[in-house]
Amino acid sequence: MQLKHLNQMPYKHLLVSQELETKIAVVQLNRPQALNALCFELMDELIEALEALDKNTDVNAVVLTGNEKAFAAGADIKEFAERNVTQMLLEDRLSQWKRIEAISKPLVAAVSGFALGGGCELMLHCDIVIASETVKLGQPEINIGVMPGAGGTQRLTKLVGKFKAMELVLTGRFIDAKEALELKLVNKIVPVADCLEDAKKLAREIAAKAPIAARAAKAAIRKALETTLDDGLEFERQRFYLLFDTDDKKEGMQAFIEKRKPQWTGK
Ligand code: DAK
Repeated sequence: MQLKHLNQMPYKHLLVSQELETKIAVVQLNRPQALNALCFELMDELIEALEALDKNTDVNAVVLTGNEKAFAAGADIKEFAERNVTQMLLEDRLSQWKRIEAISKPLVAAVSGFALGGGCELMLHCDIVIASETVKLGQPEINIGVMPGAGGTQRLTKLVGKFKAMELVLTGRFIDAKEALELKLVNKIVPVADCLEDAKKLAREIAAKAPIAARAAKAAIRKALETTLDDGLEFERQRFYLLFDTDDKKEGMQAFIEKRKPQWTGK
């Protein structure tokens, strides 16, 4: 497989690579000495990398991962310890998370070890989660005198319901792989050695589909979590009709009729 390493952009806390044949990219958080704590510099780099990949027409799906010990242990507490409310408001780091939310291509997370606080919230921003047997998820902000601030109270509640969200956020306890799967917080659990490869395999499968349709479907499913059924159906209807104007729709249907594999152009 031809691998292009995109670290000619000098990222300090990320490793970014791209598989040319399969049209996937892998973004690895790479700050192991701090369990991939999401320091401001790492977050800046992450947004830059994800937005660049979102625009890259040779990439159809992105895998986001950490290392075996940690996906990410949350925001960098040492940086947060220095901040007061005025600085937090002026820096408005929350808008960065909106930019992650706005990434239009499918994001597959490969999560091993700790995904805590902002790390868990980052995982919740992804579209599919492959987790390993070692995963430890949690929103432990209550233990350091704060609360989730990057969407945890909202996204977690929508996914696991009020009572579980309350329990997790108010106790800060970590949950293991079995419980994460039961709560439908992850798609599946695999051995730690297979986690990244499994996520890549899934990303390759998605990347081989019609790319505009995949992005439209992602947007519509996300809409379901934040709107009424009627508005969601309207959103779906509009995206569905728009796809009828794409070359990929013509190619996909023609290929079906001609009993051959479609050749997507992403147009
Ligand atoms: N920040 C900074 N450093 C961290 C860190 C963190 N979150 N987590 C771990 N580290 C560092 C440790 O300080 C240690 O560094 P040295 O002391 O060796 O220099 C190194 O990583 C290894 O950690 P430990 O020695 O503690 O390792 P253990 O295996 O013993 O324990 C642990 C692992 C994950 C249980 C423990 O490190 C831990 O409890 N970490 C903190 C987890 C946590 O509380 N996370 C939530 C942070 S608050 C927002 C954006 C984001 C957020 C909120 C708002 N806006 C834009 C508004 C997010 C907030 C949070 O995530």
